[in-house]
Amino acid sequence: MNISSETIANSNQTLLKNHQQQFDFLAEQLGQNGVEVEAVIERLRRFQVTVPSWALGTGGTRFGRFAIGGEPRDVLEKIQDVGLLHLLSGSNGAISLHIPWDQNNDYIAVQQLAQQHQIRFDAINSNTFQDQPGQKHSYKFGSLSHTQTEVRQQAIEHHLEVIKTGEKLGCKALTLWLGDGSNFPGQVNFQKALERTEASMQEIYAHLPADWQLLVEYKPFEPAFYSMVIPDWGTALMVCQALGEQAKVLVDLGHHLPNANIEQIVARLLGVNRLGGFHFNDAHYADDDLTTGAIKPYRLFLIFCELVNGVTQVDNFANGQLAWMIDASHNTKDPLEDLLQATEGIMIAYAQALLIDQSALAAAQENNEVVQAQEILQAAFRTDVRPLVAEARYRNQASLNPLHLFRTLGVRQALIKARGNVSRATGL
Ligand SMILES: [Mn+2]
Repeated sequence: MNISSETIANSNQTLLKNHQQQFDFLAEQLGQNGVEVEAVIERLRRFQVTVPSWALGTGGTRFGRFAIGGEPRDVLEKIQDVGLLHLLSGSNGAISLHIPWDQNNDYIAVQQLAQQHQIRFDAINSNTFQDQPGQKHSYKFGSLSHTQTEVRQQAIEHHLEVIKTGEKLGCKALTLWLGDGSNFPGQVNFQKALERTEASMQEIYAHLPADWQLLVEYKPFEPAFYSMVIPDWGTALMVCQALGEQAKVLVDLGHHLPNANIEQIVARLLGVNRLGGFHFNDAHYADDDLTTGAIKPYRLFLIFCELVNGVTQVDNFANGQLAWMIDASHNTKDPLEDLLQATEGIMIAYAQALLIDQSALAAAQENNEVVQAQEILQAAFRTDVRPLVAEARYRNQASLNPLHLFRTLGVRQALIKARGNVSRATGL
């Protein structure tokens, strides 16, 4: 489905008066408090959140899946859907592909379509957590950590293929999430499993192009329920340090045990220049993959506080040097609507963090003014910044209200008409 920029402009026209009133009121208030509103909006305009190819279809649980219809059937349709999101939000100018799910025999056509939609290719993802049809060796007992050389070699070669595919598309990073682990005490030798993994990753790292990053993602449990080879940020950091400077840690918000202080992890990794990027989602229990900002918006805000405070090169994440991606899977929402909600949730948290009076906060911290420090954070968090986010979208020629326009135009119905009720390409 194509939406013209004229359609967006016309829709904005009907919303503009109301928006302008809200924005002017907020901008004046913030200006009086010393916030440089124009600078905040410019940062919001530049911030881009990547959409993973697997989030465009309906997610499922191990109990079932309820397809919504009109889901993309191949990588080309996935790019079209991200193009649509980007047109509406102005903040989704990148897609993250997954190999082999997004394999295609004409990457020139894939790249051309992406260019047409002004979409770039963010980190490319490998897959050794499931067996593919015709695969020689099984990953049932691990891949890069497997006890047998030939299985590890097959997994290494897969990663080299993924890098080659990424090079064809202009990717600059490989994300490696390893499902390897064990389900029962005694099943694996912890030390040997990590040693074998590091040795396998050294071989992959040796083939990494000079301007690429290897993003190492950790997860405490699932699919393995007793031990994971890379369960936490400490192990991921150890692995990265063993590999070299192009290896960085990737933080997936759902990949922590309950109540972990993720914002402190972010600060730690920033402190040693090993933060490679983020997978945004939200969780109530564990890796729930719920919509970002739906459960714990304050935590999301606190994470952005560390990013804004800790990254002197803060604009680097707008320029794609850090990988910012939504990683969610949803069983009950329209996946495209969910991605619009997630993008809005991320932009809101970022905007709130940009409102913080950093010098006042630093002074409160230095003087042990505990009450004042909390006041400063919460004053920013409790500001309704939605008019700022909408203004950034408006100036990016995107929609003042993406979700409203998505529904008004009947996008889902049009997609079902074009692709049918039974369509899927997630690979899971
Ligand atoms: Mn992830």
